[in-house]
Amino acid sequence: MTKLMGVVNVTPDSFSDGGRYLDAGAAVRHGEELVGDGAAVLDVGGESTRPGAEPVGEAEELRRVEPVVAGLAGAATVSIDTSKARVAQAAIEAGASIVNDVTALRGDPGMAPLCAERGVGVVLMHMPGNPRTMQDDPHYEDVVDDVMAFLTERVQAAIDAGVDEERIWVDPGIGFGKTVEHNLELLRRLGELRDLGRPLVVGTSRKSFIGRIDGSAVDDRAGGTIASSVLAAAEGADVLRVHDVAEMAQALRVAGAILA
Ligand code: PMM
Repeated sequence: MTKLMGVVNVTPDSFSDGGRYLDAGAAVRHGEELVGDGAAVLDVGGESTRPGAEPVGEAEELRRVEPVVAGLAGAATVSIDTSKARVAQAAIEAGASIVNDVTALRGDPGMAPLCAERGVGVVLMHMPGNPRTMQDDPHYEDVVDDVMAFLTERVQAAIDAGVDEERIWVDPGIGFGKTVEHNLELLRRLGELRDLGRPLVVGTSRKSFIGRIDGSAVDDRAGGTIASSVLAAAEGADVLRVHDVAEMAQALRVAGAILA
């Protein structure tokens, strides 16, 4: 069954819910609501990865996420969306059991050993370069083959560092260093990534490729999120990272009933 990973952004500048959940108590309440709506995992993040975003200092990122992870760890499986080992370590100590690293363990040399030692789950995502530069003229020979080769290499690197293969999830990184056509092709051919043999995470929620298709603003992309996520699930996505968990859960229930 496809699982839902509910997004709990604790950032003032996230492209999708910027500023709304900066207060830790409000973020915890939002996370609890997402669990009630059907989220199996809550993805807590304190640094925006929107294209062109400025990096956040470690102390500030820690200050944002630690109380939220601690407040939610009793209610759900919590993943920490960070590429900094010190932030991941504090989040693990506060109860996170998955590290969601958009740099696929390349951003901080301390990250792979930390994940290996603590025995946590790891999400390895495809992103060329970093969020500041990734949208500068993205180019691929064949986007699916290139993402596949990248993730194959990163899975092996994680295993070599001592991460349990069974705890690795992979993610094509929709919107990270990709044109609209690259995103659409990845979603269309998502099934090919099942050859990696690891659970597939897909995040299309409110992303700009949806707006590029129909001109919708970021707060008005629920329909595009649901369409792309249902098709991703049909192609074999195991985990869908979404903001609107209740609507997504209903869409999956109906799609599942039809396909049963
Ligand atoms: N997208 C964002 C942030 N983190 N992590 C994974 N694994 N996959 C994604 O697609 C992903 C991510 C950006 O979206 P947000 O700013 O709305 O959280």
